[in-house]
Amino acid sequence: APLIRLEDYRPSDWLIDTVDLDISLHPQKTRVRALIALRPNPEGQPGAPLTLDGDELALKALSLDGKPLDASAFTVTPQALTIPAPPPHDFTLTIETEVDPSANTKLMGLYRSSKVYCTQCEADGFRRITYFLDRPDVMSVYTVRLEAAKAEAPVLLSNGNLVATGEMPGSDRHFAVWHDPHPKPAYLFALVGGALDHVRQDYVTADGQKVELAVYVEPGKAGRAGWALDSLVRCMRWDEKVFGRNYDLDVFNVVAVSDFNMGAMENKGLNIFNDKYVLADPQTATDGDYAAIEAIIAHEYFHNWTGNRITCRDWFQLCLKEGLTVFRDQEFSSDERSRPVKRIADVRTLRSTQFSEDAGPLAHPVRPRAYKEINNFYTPTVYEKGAEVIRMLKVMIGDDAFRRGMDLYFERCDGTAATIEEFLACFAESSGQDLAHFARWYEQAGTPTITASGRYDAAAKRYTLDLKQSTPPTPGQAEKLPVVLPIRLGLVGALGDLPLQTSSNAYAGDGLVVLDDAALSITFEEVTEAPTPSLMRGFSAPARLDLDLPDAALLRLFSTDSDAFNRWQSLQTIAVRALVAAGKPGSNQQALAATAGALGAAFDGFLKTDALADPAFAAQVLRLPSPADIAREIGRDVDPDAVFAAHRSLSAAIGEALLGNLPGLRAALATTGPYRPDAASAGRRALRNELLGLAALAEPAEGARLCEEQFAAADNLTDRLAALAAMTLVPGARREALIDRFAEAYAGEPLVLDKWLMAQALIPESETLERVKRLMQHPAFSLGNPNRVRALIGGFAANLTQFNRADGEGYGFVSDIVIALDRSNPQVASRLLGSFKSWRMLEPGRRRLAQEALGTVARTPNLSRDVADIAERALA
Ligand code: B3K
Ligand code: ZN
Repeated sequence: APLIRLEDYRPSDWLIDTVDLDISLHPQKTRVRALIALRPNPEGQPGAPLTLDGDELALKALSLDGKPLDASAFTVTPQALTIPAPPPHDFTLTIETEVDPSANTKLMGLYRSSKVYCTQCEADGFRRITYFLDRPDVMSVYTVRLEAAKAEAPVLLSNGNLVATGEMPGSDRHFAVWHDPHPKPAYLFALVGGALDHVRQDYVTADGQKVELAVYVEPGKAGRAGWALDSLVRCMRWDEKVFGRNYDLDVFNVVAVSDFNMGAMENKGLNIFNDKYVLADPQTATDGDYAAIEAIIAHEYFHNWTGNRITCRDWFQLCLKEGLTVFRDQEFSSDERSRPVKRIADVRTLRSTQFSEDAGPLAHPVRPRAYKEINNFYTPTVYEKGAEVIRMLKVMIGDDAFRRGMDLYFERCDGTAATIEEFLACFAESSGQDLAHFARWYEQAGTPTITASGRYDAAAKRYTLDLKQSTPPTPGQAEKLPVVLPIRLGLVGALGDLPLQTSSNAYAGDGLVVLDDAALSITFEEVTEAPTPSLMRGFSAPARLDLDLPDAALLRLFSTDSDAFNRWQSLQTIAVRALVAAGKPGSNQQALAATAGALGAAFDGFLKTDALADPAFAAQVLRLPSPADIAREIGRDVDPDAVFAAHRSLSAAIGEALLGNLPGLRAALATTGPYRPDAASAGRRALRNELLGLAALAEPAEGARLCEEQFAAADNLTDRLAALAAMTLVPGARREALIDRFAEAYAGEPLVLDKWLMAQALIPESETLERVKRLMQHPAFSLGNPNRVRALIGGFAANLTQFNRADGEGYGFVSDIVIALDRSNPQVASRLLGSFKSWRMLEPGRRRLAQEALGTVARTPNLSRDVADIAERALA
């Protein structure tokens, strides 16, 4: 496949002002007639040929300005329709194609999901519906007429506002016409047709416009759509209040489908969702699901301004909409829930997904410079690191200049397909700061390490902090330059933060030091006692911090730091340090016992004093970094079994230290009354269930009993699933019995059974591979459904010790599935292959086996571009 480069970007030679689609839905033979109005682009090449993109298309008819086009005037293949000598002025084309939605297993373009017609066009699925200029800088006004059998598709939806409906006389068919006045790129086109139930609500925007909101779900599931609708109303109000953004159509529809390649899609006025991120009731969704639904509903809604009204000039600018929109949804959740707890959760995700991507062969900049398959670049780097870059920008220029910069961006770029440069220019203007150096965050891949050390001169009352930065090489970028690192900090004394006084230019005031060179020394004056530095407060930059504080100082920070994030981080740092040391082969386990003692005592004291004041925070404190986090920190020649053993022994020892406290605490944390999904109730359940997990490790028999008891007594899925998850840590007949009980209780609930599949796939025991193979035969599993594949196979691939089995069987199993799946759904297959992204950090034996498995995939004939690209880059 050819490499597409940012530097080769050229404006389109042709533009399409309007698109009139007439789509007659049929399970196998859907007819699409597209009338498109073309115009030479003043910024393109005059007299250039016209080439429209296609993908697996069959052309049925073609006319130009209403007259059938002579076969000698064009060439057509399933991938392209070319008119070598088009008229040198405006003209129309009428293009008729036929597509088979039932045969579309790639779930890109028009397909059927449990009898519902739906579409997914981002990044380049529209070309699977009709021939088109399928690129985001071609923006058009769409009018869409949908026709279908009434019985099969009583509901017909598309983008924009409904303008007409009617019956087709003398037939069993009907139609609906939708018009979207906002010009949009083809990737935001959508349609839905099917028998669907819905819940609805009226909404009035801050500027007085009435909007009809609705959430559509499979028949019988309307009782589970309320939370999504409620979240939608809240995020719409929030965007009005915080960003001054109002909604701009008469209707806003959300549709849940059960076969979907990712989480959701922000099609203009018609968001289509994976039903996992819409459906919720206490029996079938966990607290985590409620929070994820709220966040993703908000994310897709927020795209209406950051993504739809202002879209991307080209796919290299993907982070322009994705990083910014993730930032916006993170802020929304922070305001709806607990800001520090949300930050901690987001940083955990960033480290586990993005830091690991940055450390391996798939590393790439937030704005990639080249790609073969754009769908492989919807990554944690573009999304999560992209959001961190926006967060840093806000810290650097301050809240006011940030808001003014956003306003300027909305004003200046509305209705256009924009670039990162245009975006940054708005903030340079609003703040008066030169952001040229800051822009390097978009170009340079890799996670910087900040190395810090401090010296206190008691006689002179001076504290000097030496800071350095470096970024390891990544594929294609051997040399790294310094980036702009905003470091929020405090100097903590016996009674809290000491005043910060310095004449250094690097000090921006308000506890912010900016490290934009390779090294920096900063001296604080009038420091009256030896302080403990608290650096990177709130995780102020997506970087690693290397600061050698003794455990005693970190424990002090845990009890005295004014920054909640760093309180949490201090104990994590103690745990990481001990686990990294103990997880290296042949290491001394004595030191781990000492850490277990110190951490156990700290947790115990904390739980006795203030854990009940903020249980959600306490749950985060108690949750150790995962074995995968430790493996990434070790970074080379990793033996996953050694890492896991160290982790297990530390967790069990901490559990033992807490045992005395446990029954009383669990009783105090029990929630009363019916289940409610709010953050406070969810926090109590989170801490209570964290304690259950520790109990199961410390005292397996008693832990198993507690799990059975909790499973039987619970009135909600959160507590039942936590009981199952804790029980998976205790091998034996009781575990198997609970697994069976769970399956019986939730028979017929595919989304709940996904959690059941995943819990089993994650069991850290050598029998798990056989168990997963067995579960592939279970009626609840299907290779054709992306959620099932991600739960069972994706779950197994995330099982550090079992995916990375020393005999290579884990790699062989996953790579065989990748190859099989590639024939039906390349996007899901290539995501799964991404599980190999950390193979180079393993010890030599596993490294060789992983490389062989990747090689087997790479050598398979007729691979999709998606899978071939990942295999090639992973091996490079
Ligand atoms: N923009 C979509 C993702 C599309 C993925 C295409 N392979 C969802 C989102 O980020 O909101
Ligand atoms: Zn998005």
